[in-house]
Amino acid sequence: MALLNICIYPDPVLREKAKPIEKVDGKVRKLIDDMAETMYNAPGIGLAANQVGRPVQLIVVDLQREDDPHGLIVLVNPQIVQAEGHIVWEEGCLSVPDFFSPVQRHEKIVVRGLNAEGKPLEIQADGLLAVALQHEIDHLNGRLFIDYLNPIKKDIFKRKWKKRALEASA
Ligand code: K1U
Ligand code: ZN
Repeated sequence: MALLNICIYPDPVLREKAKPIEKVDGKVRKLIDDMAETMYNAPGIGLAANQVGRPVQLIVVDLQREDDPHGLIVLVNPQIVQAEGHIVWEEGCLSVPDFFSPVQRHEKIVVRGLNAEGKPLEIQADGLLAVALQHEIDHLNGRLFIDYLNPIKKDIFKRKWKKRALEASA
């Protein structure tokens, strides 16, 4: 397994629409293993393939909580097929370090896709798992949690990011 480089905003790959995966072969399984290792190392509770520079429809999620029965979830070509209710959660993103903001998402969702063996998988999720899955599926559509910020928060974010860029170039 290998640690992958996590792409940081405003890397254009984060705005790409990920392509569907046609076959879950050895190359895809290697990417799954590397993404899982990268997520645990970060540490994070999810990772989408765009974030490691591969715009293909693959996400990994692991809440790493004792009360979560799922463990590592691998979803190839995930699709939200049902959604209901609303929930607000303070989100972060490994591609937007050191910035957090509340985001409104669906409270309960049903997601369908393929697992690491290429077999159909359906996940019924609520609470943080539903939030994390929506956050990762957004990545596959080139969408980031900062896209949901209100104008005041967006302004705060822009100033913070300008300052960060200036410090990095100094
Ligand atoms: O996609 C990503 O950038 C991963 C992101 C997922 C996420 C976090 C919070 C709400 C929605 C989606 C992260 O994992 S950020 C890091 C984080 O939240 C965390 C890290 C370690 C332990 C617990 C949480
Ligand atoms: Zn993210």
